[in-house]
Amino acid sequence: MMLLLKFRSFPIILLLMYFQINTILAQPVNRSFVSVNKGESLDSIVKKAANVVPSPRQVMWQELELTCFYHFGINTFYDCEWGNKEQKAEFFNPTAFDANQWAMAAKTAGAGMMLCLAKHHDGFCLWPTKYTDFSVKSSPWKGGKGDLIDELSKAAHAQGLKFGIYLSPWDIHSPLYGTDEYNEVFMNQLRELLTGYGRIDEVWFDGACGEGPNGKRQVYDWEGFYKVIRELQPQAVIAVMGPDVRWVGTESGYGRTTEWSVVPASSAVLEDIALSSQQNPGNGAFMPVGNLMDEDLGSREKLVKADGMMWYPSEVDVSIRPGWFYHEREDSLVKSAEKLVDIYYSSVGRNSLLLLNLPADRRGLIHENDIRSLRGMKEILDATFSRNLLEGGICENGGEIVNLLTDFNTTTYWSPENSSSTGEFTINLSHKQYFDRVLLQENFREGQRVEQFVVEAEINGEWITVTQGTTIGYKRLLRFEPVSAQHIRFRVLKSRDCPQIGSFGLFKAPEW
Ligand code: FUL
Repeated sequence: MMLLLKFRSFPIILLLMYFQINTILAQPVNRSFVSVNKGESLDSIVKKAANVVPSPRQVMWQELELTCFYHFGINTFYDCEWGNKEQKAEFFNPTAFDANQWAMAAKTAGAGMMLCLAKHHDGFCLWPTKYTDFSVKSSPWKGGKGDLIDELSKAAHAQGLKFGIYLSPWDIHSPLYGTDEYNEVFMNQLRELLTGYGRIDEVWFDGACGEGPNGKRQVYDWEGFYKVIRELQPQAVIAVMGPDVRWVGTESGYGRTTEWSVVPASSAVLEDIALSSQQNPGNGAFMPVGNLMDEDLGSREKLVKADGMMWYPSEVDVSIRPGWFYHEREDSLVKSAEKLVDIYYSSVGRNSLLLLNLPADRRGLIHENDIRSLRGMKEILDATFSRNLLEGGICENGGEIVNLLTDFNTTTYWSPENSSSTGEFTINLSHKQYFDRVLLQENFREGQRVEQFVVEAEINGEWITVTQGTTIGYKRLLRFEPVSAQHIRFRVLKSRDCPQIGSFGLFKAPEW
């Protein structure tokens, strides 16, 4: 009888196994994080790191390169940076607010997204939320009938720009701050923003956290906040106090020259992410190991001590003026076009996204001086990167390589033969070219790998170093004294796995 039962259940067991295996196979493997085993060799850890990849939402975000950030709110009318609980909604009255002008500023700069404040630490809401009266609806602006987020999201989408929101968890005004009810209100506000304004591509949670009006500090329900976002706008990245995008660690506009998008993560983080496959990060323990302000976050020395690793790319936030909010006294202190270009090279050009803040003034407009600098920056960058001098060259290693490197597609790439972690190619430009900029990109969708590279030019029969560096990642831009040469050599000297070079460019910056 026993035997019969066993034989009878055999096909059922097989069937169950079949379904189980199929279900496992059908589940997409999440390669955005990986754990490190106890006693694992450095070589194996490094290879694992090289194969951690961005999630689709991180790819979308990274390729934007530049996002415009907009600080505007009650502080604009109080001429301050951080508000206080005495502020009154009656003071909020932009006389000429024009969402399209803000969107045009982003277009002028060449940005791909507008990231707008919905609420800063002062608690003043720029949309008519149901959950507090401290908002535009209590202000004289448009007779209390206005909604900045509505106008801004529409203007962004009409211009083909993505739209994101900054919602400060810290709220100086809310009497509920410091209680569980505040978390509920915050989630309800998130729901309003994530359901009422079309597609949202980034939610930015600030790290600043002080006391509320009752002197209490809040224990945030991060898990709840992330769940709401993943459920309502799954394509949106959650930045800074969130699992998708990391704060670079300064507000200067300058990223690290060695910037790894793969950084150590604690086992708590990994468990958290694994449970939820980055769809619903669980308990909020998403922070990578260590101090985000450290000069080194992702070197081999850091990885060898880690429990695991995750794709956590860097965002460089900086304001076009000294302050985040508008102050008339800073009209003469707007960063010049040249300074913005320098920041661009030091952020986008160092494997980061540039989040450039434009504070709107009391009229509700981006000031003329700021627009002038943005236009100047874009003109310089366009003039520099309009023509890749590599085009028309022939790769001496043979074949299609120049096309693969210049087709604006990082997924078509050059790799060394035999899957080696080092290698080189030489390009004959067919005649001498004069250049002072190099652009490099890895096929970052498959991971970040290059640890050391050098670009050389043949001058008077000798190979000389034009420029060199460590990491590449999504993009690396290098500046150097102009060089005139016909033969160029690129060498990867060290890499975590077989490198995949998606773009290579030689450019000449304009001389003005
Ligand atoms: C900081 C805030 O305290 C500043 O006011 C500003 O919003 C900046 C982007 O983040 O943490």
